[in-house]
Amino acid sequence: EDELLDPGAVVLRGFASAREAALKDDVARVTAAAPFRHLITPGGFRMSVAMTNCGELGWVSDRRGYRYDPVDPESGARWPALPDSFLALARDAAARAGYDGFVPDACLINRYAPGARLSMHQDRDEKDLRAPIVSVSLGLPAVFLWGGDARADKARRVALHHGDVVVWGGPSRLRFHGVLALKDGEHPFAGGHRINLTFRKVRP
Ligand code: MD3
Ligand code: FE
Repeated sequence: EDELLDPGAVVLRGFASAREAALKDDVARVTAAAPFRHLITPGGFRMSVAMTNCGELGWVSDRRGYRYDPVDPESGARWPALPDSFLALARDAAARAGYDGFVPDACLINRYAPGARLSMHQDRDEKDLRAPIVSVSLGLPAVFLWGGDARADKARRVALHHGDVVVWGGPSRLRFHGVLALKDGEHPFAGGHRINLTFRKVRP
């Protein structure tokens, strides 16, 4: 039932579905305290994906660069704490994929509206590259692009639906990846949006 994408990368289809009620409440609570916003890349472009964070550290981008920051630059306050439902889901999914004892310190919440996309990139702003990344897809489906170790390597397309969880670790941790432009649609979880939770352990 679990799909191996590559050594270290496992798709757990529907793993989050049974927990969607708690996840929906907790996404609403976090985003009331730290609203979604469109970050500016160091090159000066507005990202089409809207983002916010919870946990000890949040991923932010501005003209100065990318970094993890304990403070939300919009409010000057610390990011909201990681809800128990988020922590338990990340821990249980990681364990299922063979990573016992995963305790994330950062959760990036991405919101895709129709047309929003994420171009091919690597996640390399984290200090602890041994820890896996756990990603949870909610709401509208998307096509995920799974590339290679170089930007130009041909990418595979993987459809991700509501409730799917992917755990990325080991040799797959620095692969290029992206998300194709979201198609219009309607889903009871998030209306016309896709929400993605990305759990990371940034500090060793
Ligand atoms: C593979 N987000 O926020 S999550 C990101 O669906 C990001 O919102 C996408 O890529 C999204 O950086 C994809 C899946 C993901 C996250 C991190 C990875 C896949 C990864 C790191 C290494 C390899
Ligand atoms: Fe990424």
